[in-house]
Amino acid sequence: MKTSEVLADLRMRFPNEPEYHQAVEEVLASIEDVYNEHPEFERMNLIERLCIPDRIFAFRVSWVDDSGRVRNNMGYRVQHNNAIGPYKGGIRFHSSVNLSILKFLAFEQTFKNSLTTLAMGGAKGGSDFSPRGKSNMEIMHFCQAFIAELWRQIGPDTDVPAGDIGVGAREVGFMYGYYKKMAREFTGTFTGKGLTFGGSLIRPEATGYGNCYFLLNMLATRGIDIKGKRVAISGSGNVATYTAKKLLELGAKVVSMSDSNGTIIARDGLTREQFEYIFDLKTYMRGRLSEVTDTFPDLEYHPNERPWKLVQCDIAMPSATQNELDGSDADALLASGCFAVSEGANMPSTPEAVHKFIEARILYAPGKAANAGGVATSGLEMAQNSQKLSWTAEEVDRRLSDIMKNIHEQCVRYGRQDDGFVNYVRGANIAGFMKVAEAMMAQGIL
Ligand code: NDP
Ligand code: 2IT
Repeated sequence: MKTSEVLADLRMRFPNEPEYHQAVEEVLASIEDVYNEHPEFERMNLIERLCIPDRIFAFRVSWVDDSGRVRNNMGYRVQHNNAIGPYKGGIRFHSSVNLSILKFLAFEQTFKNSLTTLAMGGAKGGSDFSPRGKSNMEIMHFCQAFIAELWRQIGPDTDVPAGDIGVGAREVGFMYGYYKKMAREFTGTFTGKGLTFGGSLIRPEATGYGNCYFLLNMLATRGIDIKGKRVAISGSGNVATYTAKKLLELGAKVVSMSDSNGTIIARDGLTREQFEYIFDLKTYMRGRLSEVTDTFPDLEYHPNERPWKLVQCDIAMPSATQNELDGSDADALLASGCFAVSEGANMPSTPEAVHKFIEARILYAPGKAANAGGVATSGLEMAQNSQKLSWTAEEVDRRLSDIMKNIHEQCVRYGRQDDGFVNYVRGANIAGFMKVAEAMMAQGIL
């Protein structure tokens, strides 16, 4: 297998899918050597079967808004690979959603889920529907119309969706409710459910907390204490807010948060009161960060800016969206003394930025390792649903922390170079790949 040849072929067969090509290129570059040590992989053309999704559902979602107007969106589910377990991955509702983005996310999810040590294959779904500014009723009607199309393709042992950008507990509740009505069974077909109907404690917190646990494991390899460290976070949704919450608990300083309109900078670190205000504003009031300085004039708001060039930080935790941190942002971070980047979002750093981080030999954890705590805890939710019981928050948190430690160990095992530097990108990609590849080989050509 030659990365350049596989990639050229995929680019020709699936043009205009830049995010998908970007994700595939990074994984192939990491695994090329290992893959070529196994001629049996090549004989079975494993690489193409691993890069091209098993199947994709695409459908129109028609619904009626509050003013009586008929609206049409596109809905998708990409079932990428189920070699090691049922398809598993979130649903994204955002105006930018297209097949390239969902294919990259489903591809990444396959390796991420493999790293969690749990039995989950990779999938992703979503719609170009934007929940922003919609009423509760509109959200509910949209979710019902979306599931009216998708419900036959999902199930507790087939494909288990969850949240992602624009999909939180409210949307999962509406989708699960309609799934239950259509399928006429109460099963663990979604994760991220409410606690009264099968949800798991700590699932809302899990991606952000898990990223902090992964970061602690990375810092420990260099004997660095998190206390007092300045951390720049992007985003202010599920992942970003629970990252900030755990960081404050750990004694770190959160110097930024952002949304798609701008960035809040806290030069001395957010106080607990400021954090809680932002958490409530974004989580419950569905407000904008531009409102924060009305209440806290000592904070700075920078419209249309991302955090990376605005403030000195020791650690960066991009937690908003793909390609939100580019080469010039990486230069600015490195120049300001940033020594660790741990990704809460999926593929937030551009290839140029990743290259700069690795060249600079800083601690750099790609999303598929660092943000795997979310889907890992989804796996724990599935396990609880199968047993029809619920574990305590302490139990789930302990398991989450153990899983993140294990993922870190896998990255070190496969990513440590002769000079001792750990290339977490290489480590995560090889570790994730090997398990899926072995399972695919054992199951024949499917
Ligand atoms: P949310 O919808 O809760 O929050 C998303 C945040 O990112 C919001 O602050 C949003 O701003 C901002 N954002 C979204 N799109 C853009 C954009 N195009 N440009 C700038 N800012 C943007 O999503 P999550 O917190 O769940 O997801 C964040 C990231 O983490 C995504 O990459 C997701 O794939 C990844 N992830 C999520 C997991 C989960 O369990 N939820 C698990 C693992 C990874 P605004 O409020 O203005 O829309
Ligand atoms: O990107 C991700 O890992 C998620 N959005 C969570 C997926 C899940 O099934 O919990």
